[in-house]
Amino acid sequence: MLGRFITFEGVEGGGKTTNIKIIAELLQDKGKNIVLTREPGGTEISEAIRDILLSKELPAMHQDTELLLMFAARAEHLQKKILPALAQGKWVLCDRFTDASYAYQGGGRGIDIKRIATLERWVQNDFRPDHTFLFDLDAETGLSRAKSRGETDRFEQEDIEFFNRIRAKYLEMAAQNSDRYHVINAQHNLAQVQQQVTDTLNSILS
Ligand code: Z5A
Repeated sequence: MLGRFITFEGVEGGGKTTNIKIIAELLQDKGKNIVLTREPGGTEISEAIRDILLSKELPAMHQDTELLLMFAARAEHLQKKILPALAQGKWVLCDRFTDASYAYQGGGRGIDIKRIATLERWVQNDFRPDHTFLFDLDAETGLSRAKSRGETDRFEQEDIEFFNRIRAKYLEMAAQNSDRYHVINAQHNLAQVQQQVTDTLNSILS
């Protein structure tokens, strides 16, 4: 039996990392075998690429380099971890995936979407998530939540307009892919967000 591939997206501070753990527990209670992973990252090589991508110590990188490194990390992650786990019937929960490249490098940085689609086809062929949870909230609230945790990374130093464009791109993708997208209103308090997440998961499983 094939597993399922579920991705978690949104601007920073939306609660992906918090809620992915709740979903993992709910699925485990229902007897599913879970793999929790993230992008960029998820394997030793992809995590090393992540360190380069998020570093504030390195000089600013060209936006094409950033996009290509995201897909290099993804190629390794997909071939070495995601596809083998799905083939074993596991449910793979991934904190960000290719939609983040469309939102951040496409919407945020302004790279031509056709170039991102070319890389997506090259690295993934027709492989896409079965379900995507989008934690949607305004960028000001998300950034202030993310910053309240302390240390920021290279992306979190961008201006608010960068994050507004990212949010708009995510909402556009959600409208275009309503069969797999589940939009969670992450503006609410944590208990209310968790309720939406639980209800959505139950509807997926029923
Ligand atoms: N990136 C890219 O550009 N292109 C790509 O293709 C990919 C990624 C794959 C990865 O960083 C960066 O890489 C990311 C995009 C880029 N940009 N940045 N930065 P990351 O993985 O380190 O960071 P992140 O993905 O943005 O996650 P995050 O900042 O950790 O946010 P989150 O996971 O959505 O939120 P959280 O950690 O669950 O919650 C943040 C805080 O808010 C925390 O203290 C919570 O307790 C609190 N919280 C959560 N929900 C609530 C509610 N509902 N109310 C109040 N407080 C809450």
